[in-house]
Amino acid sequence: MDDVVPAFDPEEAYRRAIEAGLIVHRADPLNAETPLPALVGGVVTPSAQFYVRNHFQIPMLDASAWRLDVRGLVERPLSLSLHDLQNMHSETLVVTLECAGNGRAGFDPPIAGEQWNLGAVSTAEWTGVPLVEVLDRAGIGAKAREVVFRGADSGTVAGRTDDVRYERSLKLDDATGSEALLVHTMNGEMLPVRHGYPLRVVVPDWYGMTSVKWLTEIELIDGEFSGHFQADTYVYEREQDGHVVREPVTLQQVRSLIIEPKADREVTRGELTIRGVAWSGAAPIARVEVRIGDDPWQEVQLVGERHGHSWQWWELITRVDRPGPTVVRARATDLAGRTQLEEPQWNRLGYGNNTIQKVSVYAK
Ligand SMILES: Nc1nc2c(c(=O)[nH]1)N[C@H]1C(S)=C(S)[C@@H](COP(=O)(O)O)O[C@H]1N2
Ligand SMILES: [Mo]
Repeated sequence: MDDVVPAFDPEEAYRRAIEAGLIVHRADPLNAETPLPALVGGVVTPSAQFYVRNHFQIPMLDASAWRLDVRGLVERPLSLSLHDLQNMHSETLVVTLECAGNGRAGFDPPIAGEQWNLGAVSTAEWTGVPLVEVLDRAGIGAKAREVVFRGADSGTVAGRTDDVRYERSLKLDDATGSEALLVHTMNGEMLPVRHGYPLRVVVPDWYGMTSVKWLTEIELIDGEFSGHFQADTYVYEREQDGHVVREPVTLQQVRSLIIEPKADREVTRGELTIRGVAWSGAAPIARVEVRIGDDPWQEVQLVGERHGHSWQWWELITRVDRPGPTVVRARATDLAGRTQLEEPQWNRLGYGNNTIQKVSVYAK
């Protein structure tokens, strides 16, 4: 796959994002977040409003020539067509994808990189072939330790001289223990080009960088993968006792978002309904609490069943009686006992900011 892949017209991609009401942070390569009000109404985000995170130009792959190669430390290398994959057993999962940089704009001191507010997160119904079934078909070699996923997109990055592909790995146990899917269908329709057509990985519970789009190759290796997006980025880097501590970014941290009322709006005094979503990669949501101004935290009602890999709606009907400005906060806790803090945990590259969201409203 060393041929040059044609790119999707960046102006067209930008125009469509604007038309769909996305908040565009960068036009080329396209990086755009979901406007939070677009989430109202269902668990699943319509594909047109699903956030988009691209490191390079969007490759336009010709599905009839496209192949997924499975190679490296396998017993039987495979070269699968889209047709082959569509004829394999498929599963459907509702999964929330969140960019590890979601909330980066909230760090102080500020951090370079896409200035995501809170909308670099969306949920879709993904259909595809379980990764384990493709690995089984290829036969995992005895020496295999990691599974590398390679996208068709590439470009130049700071600190490396060669052209770099978008590629990420999972430890073999994480790959086989996850419910990862090789996805060809999003929300019941063909995977859109900007979300990885014709095939992408979706790894439930992990931050989005693991869900490689425009997948062309799966390679099993015996060592530790050291590609740019594995070793240079997607690492929590902090100073501790005078030295630098580095820890890979993995599961989504617990978080809740307030969807209604919208920020900086007037609300009528009296009864007020507060609604939002909450999720965590480590475990299902145990509870969400809301605080109005300095009042005590109140536990909200979780709506519907606990979801395995997607966010969950919550709702609180409460009262706001004092006139004037007030701050609404929401805090989620998962069944693993993880919760959200008031202050961001600053790290050099600005990942995993899951601080308690504050929404200002004005009661009149
Ligand atoms: N090939 C490829 N896959 C990729 C990326 C990319 O730039 N190229 N970005 C990753 C990141 S950082 C995120 S958050 C998700 C975003 O998926 P989406 O654009 O479908 O929302 O895709 C991941 N997969
Ligand atoms: Mo991301």
